[in-house]
Amino acid sequence: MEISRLSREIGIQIGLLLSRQGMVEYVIAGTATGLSIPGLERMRTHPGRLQGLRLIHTHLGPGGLDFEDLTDLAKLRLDMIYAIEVMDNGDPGDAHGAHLLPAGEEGAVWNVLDPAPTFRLDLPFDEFITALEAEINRKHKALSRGAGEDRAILVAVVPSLSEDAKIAISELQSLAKSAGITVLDTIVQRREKPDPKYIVGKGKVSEISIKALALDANLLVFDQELSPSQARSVSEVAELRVIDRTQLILDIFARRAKTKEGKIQVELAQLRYNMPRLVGKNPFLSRLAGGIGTRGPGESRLEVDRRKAKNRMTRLERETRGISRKRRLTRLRRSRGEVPVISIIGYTNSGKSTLLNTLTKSRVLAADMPFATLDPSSKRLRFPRDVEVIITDTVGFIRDLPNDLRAAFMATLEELEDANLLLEVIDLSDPHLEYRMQAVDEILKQLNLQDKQRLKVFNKADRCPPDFAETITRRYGGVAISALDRSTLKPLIEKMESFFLEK
Ligand SMILES: Nc1nc2c(ncn2[C@@H]2O[C@H](COP(=O)(O)OP(=O)(O)OP(=O)(O)O)[C@@H](O)[C@H]2O)c(=O)[nH]1
Ligand SMILES: [Mg+2]
Repeated sequence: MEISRLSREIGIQIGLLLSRQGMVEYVIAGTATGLSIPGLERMRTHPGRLQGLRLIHTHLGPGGLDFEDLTDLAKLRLDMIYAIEVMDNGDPGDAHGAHLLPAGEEGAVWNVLDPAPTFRLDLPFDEFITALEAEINRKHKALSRGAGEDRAILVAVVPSLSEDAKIAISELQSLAKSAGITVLDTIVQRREKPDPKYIVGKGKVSEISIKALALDANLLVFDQELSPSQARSVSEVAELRVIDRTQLILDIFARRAKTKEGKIQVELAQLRYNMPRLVGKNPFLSRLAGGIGTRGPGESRLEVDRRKAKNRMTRLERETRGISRKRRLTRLRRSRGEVPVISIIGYTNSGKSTLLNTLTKSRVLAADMPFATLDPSSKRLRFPRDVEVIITDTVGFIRDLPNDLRAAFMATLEELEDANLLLEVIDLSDPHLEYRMQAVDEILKQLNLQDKQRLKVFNKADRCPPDFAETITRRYGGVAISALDRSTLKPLIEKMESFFLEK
C-alpha cells in the first residue's frame, strides 16, 4: 500500500527485496519504466539454488511482468518476482507474480502466475518456495551428475540453410560429442554476415542465455571463429563460458595426444590460440604490460599467467624445431635406403588407420570419432612381388582447418612431401562424400601437395550398395574397398604394387 502510493507520488518504480522471513533487505528506486537491481552475488547468504530473496516492485500503470523482469528473475535466481500495478489514485491494482521452474529439457524457464488483486495475495509463500527450491536442487543435481562434463548449446550463423550449412552443423555436433560435451540444443541463425560484436546479435545472445538457464547449460560453442573481443562480448552478455570450433578441435586434440611429440604440438597450438584471449580480458592491464613498474606486488594474476605462457611457448617452439629436425633426419635416412613411402590421407573418420592396420596387420588405434589419430605411425609393408614400402598414417583432415592447427601439425604434415604416393581414403557411406573430397583437395593445395601422385580409395564399401561404389569409382577413378575386410583389398594392393613396379 505504502510503496504503491509513494511510487505514484514520485513517479518512479520502487522495488523491495524481501528475505525468506519477509524482512525488507533492500529498497530500490528505479525510473518511471524500469528498475536496476544491485549485484546480488556479494550479499548471497542463502545456500540453495535460489537467491533467498523475492522482489516486489511497482509498475506505474497497467501491465504485468515484462521480459526484463523475467530475465532478472532468471539471472538473479530470485525466489519470486512480483509486479504491482499502481492505479492513478495511488492504490495498488493487480499483482503479477512469477517464479522459476526446475531445469528440464522442455525449455520453460519460468512460470507466470495469473494476476490477482494485490490485497488478496494469499500464496503460502514459505511452503511453496521451500518445495520449489527442493525440486530445483534435485533436478540440478540429476543434471550435473557427470561431474566435469560440459553441457553445451551449439550456435552457428549461416547465410542460408544450404547443404553446406547442414554439413557444417552436423560436423560441429559430432566434434562436440567427440570432445565429451553433452549437446543440449543447436541454434542456427540465418543472417547474411555475423554481427561484428555479438555474432548472432545482442538480443539473440540474451535469448540464448535464457535458454541456457532453462537447460542448465554451462557452455556455448560457436561454429564461427571468434576473435578475443567477440568471445568476451558474447560471454559477458550470456554470462557463460564461450568457445569456438577451433578451441573445440584443440580440446579434442589435447585429449587424444599420447606421444610427447603430439602433446607438445597440441599445447603449443593451444597457447598460440589462447594467448590473445588471455590478455584480451583486461586491455588496460595489457597496455601497462610493456611499461615500467608492472612487475611490482600489484601485478595481476593475468599478467603472471601471460608471462608464464610466453616462456612456455618459447620452450615448446624450440622443442618442435627439434622434432622437425629429427624427422628430417629419419626421412633422409629413409630416402638413402630408397624405401618408397606411401602416405594414407583423407577426411577424419574415413578409415585411414583401419586401412593401415589391415594392410600391415598392425593394431594402431582406430575408432568411430573425429581425430582418433593424433600421433600417426609408420609401418613396413611387403608386396607379394617383394617390393617393400613404408606406409604412414596421418592426422585426419577437416574442412576449414584452422591456421593455428595446421601450423601445429606442420612437422607431421611435412612428411607428406616425401611420399611417393598418397592414398586418399574416402568414406563411401558418408552422405556428403563429394563435399569432403573437395575439402581434402583444398587442404592438399594449401600444403602444396596437389600435384603428388594420388590414388583414391573408396572405403566402407560394405556400407553401401555395390552399384553405388561402382558409379563412384567410375566417376572419380580409384578402387573401392572395405578396410575391415582384408579380402577386399586385393585390387588396391595390386594397384599400389604396379605403381612401384612401373617406376
Ligand atoms: N563398416 C565399415 N567401417 C569401417 C571401415 N573402415 C573403417 N571403419 C570404421 O570407421 C571408423 C573410423 O575408422 P578409423 O580408421 O579410426 O578412421 P581414421 O580415418 O583413421 O580417422 P581419424 O584418425 O579419426 O581421422 C571406425 O569405427 C572403423 O571401425 C569399413 O570398411 N567398413
Ligand atoms: Mg586414424
